[in-house]
Amino acid sequence: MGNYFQPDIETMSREEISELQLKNLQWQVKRVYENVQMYRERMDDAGVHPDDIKELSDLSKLPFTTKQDLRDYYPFQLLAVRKRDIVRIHASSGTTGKQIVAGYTRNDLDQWANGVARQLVATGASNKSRVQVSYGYGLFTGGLGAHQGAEKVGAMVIPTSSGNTERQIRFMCDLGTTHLCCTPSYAMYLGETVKEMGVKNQLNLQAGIFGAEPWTEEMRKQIQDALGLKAYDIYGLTEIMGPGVAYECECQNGMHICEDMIIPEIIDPDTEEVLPPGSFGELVLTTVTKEGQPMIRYRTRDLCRLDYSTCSCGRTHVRMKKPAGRTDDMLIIRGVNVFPSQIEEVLLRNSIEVSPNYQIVVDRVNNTDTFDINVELSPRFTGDVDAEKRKLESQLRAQLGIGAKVHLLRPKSIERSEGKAKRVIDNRKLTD
Ligand code: DLL
Repeated sequence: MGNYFQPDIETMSREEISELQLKNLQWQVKRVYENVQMYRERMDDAGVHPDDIKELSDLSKLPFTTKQDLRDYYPFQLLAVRKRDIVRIHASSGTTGKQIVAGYTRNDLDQWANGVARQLVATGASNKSRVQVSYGYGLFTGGLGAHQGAEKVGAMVIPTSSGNTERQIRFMCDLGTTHLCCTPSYAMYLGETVKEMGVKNQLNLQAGIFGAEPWTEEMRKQIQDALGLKAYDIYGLTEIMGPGVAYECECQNGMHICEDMIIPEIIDPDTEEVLPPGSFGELVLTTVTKEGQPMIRYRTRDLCRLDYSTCSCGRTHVRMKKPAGRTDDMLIIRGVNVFPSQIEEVLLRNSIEVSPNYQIVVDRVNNTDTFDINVELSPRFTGDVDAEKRKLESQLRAQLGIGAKVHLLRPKSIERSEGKAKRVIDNRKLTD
């Protein structure tokens, strides 16, 4: 049994969770029907009325919401409250560059902080901790989201935001930071810089709270090693809340979704059918307590599976497995489906020879897709570059089912990321 921030909520029985979710869902559906034109029209079209929500499974009668809806009804048309009740706006640009915004009421901010605080306490944080927030502050939800959660726990918050890497590390040493919040790619960069500065023995880090982008178990090991901490995964998205939608406990066997606030479903992304518990598919989330901009059956595009088995930490909220990619970050190269995470897996398997800093470049020449992977050699590499390149190309072909050209670059030649790493450059989009 670990530490809980809200034990009465985090350890509720499944019956209690379902009862609470149904009550909140009925409340939410009624208010979006009354206050948001889009939901009312969609529900009318689908022939479903708030009174039809009699049990939890009735959720599947409701229409889905997508990112496109947030663009179409930008900026305020999906609010279920008056604009004057909104006290904060966050935004995300997504891959296509078009803005979407999320409005929060005071209560929404408080609940969001609870979600992040649950995560922090699950990693051992308390009012004695020193939490350095190196997620970017601003419209991105990472910085302020982690900040509020850490304040809720009563920790000493160090709001460095991202960037200015050497200064970050000096603060970490001088102030005795115990908990570090940032993206996993920035954590890798910080680890590299700590090594260059030769200050690993001055760090006092216990735990890292890393999320906002996909990362692998191999990356977890490398970060833990470089920074001397235990690395935890945290999942979230602007549309739903920000960080703290789901979080790892000490068992690190999936991320507990805050089920008192959010109802998850897994659907087949093609047929849109709800899949039975344990199936792999697209995660769909409904916010049942959020006041400002509620999301009903929001299609996250993230692919994962839900685990309803008991977790030995004592928390009862369902766990989502690490997202294995997004339906929209899947590349189709010469007709074959390729996820960047598959490439990363191969590179990390060879972490003695190459570093996990890579970039995928896809283009189209004479109507044929070209597929190149730029990857940095590890500073320790002393072998034969050509042989290494051939080995990686053959492992990638076995993993992906198609060939890619590998280019081995000198250490430090790929730009480091202070936020979310940009791994894919798809030049085909420019000409399509
Ligand atoms: O990334 C919120 C966040 C901030 C989460 C800080 C965790 C920590 P967006 O910028 O809207 O929000 O991006 C959301 O990022 O749909 C996933 O595809 C991806 N993502 C977020 N967390 C994880 C994770 C924030 N732990 C999108 N693993 C989501 C894999 C993640 N992907």
